[in-house]
Amino acid sequence: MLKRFAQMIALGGVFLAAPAQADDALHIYNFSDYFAEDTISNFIAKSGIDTRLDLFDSLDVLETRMLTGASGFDVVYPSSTVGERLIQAGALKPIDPASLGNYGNLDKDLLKLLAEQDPGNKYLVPYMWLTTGIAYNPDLVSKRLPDAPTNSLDIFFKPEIAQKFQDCGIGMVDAPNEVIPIALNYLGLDPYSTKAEDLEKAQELLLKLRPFIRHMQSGQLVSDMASGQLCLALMWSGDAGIAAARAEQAKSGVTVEYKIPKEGTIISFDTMAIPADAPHPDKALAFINYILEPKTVADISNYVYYANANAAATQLVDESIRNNPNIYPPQEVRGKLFVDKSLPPRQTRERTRVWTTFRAGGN
Ligand code: N2P
Repeated sequence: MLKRFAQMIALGGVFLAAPAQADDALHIYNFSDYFAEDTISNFIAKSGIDTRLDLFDSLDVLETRMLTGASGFDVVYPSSTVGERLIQAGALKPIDPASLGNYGNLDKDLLKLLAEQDPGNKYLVPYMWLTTGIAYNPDLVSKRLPDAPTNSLDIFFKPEIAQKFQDCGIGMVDAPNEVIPIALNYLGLDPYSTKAEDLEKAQELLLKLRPFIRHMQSGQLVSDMASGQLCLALMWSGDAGIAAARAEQAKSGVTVEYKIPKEGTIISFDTMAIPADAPHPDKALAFINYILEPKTVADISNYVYYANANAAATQLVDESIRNNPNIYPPQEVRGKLFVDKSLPPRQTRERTRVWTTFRAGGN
């Protein structure tokens, strides 16, 4: 408990009221736009388990709620690094692979990679993986700057370029654990540098961009890019894909493209986990096992444009997604990607401070 408390302070000590849902339903807590439309309804039809879905858009919110405890949730979706900290804090329940008949479908290489954060793969079941990159509306962008560097982070970090897009709107994910390493890497510094002077340089870079950013509501970026309310965003690969698909369906003439920046970017892994105090752990296992069915998770990838961690599902993923280099980056691009990593509490606190200053607009 003390350990948990110390971590909450590290996160800024935000205490949230627990929903304390004392009912029989299975409660799931996931990002928005991270299931297919019928993922939950199919599960209910198949299992007869009443299931509710709550959404978050920032990992910080999920982490704080998990560390506070008594969230009432049964299945949650932390990134591997948030999962790592939750394991250390005792906030998750171990998951026995033997209780998941579909566990063997998972990609063995990904499990090995994930074992760095979850030794022995005891708590986290891999779900999807993604990059954070440049989503843009080609029409709006080229009208303001023909030959804009859409494959380079210069488009954000060179103020003379970024300011051209202020009027059509720049968005950004609310994800300090991604954006700060991306800024450091852009500067040619170690994305996980613990040097104060490096962090200061990243802060300076971010603050120069801040006046041109319209908002940082991660979940809102999908609809704003899809409707042409924003022309540029530093956002998650799949969310850019969802925005492009929605724009196409709406036949509004808006198009959305996504590029992995040539300077390199972060690759993150999201997972499924069961809180230590989950009220319905058996139902949670049934749900996770359902997600591990190749058809279930392939349908999700086909809807949300994220690469999943299920090797048996690959053949069921649409070819246009499987062969999309922005979703499954080829080897030469992967060499430029760096993996999301946890930092010690003091450095995490320092980065939280930089982010708070940045989000507030530098005042
Ligand atoms: C889905 C959000 C992706 C999660 N809309 C990024 N960690």
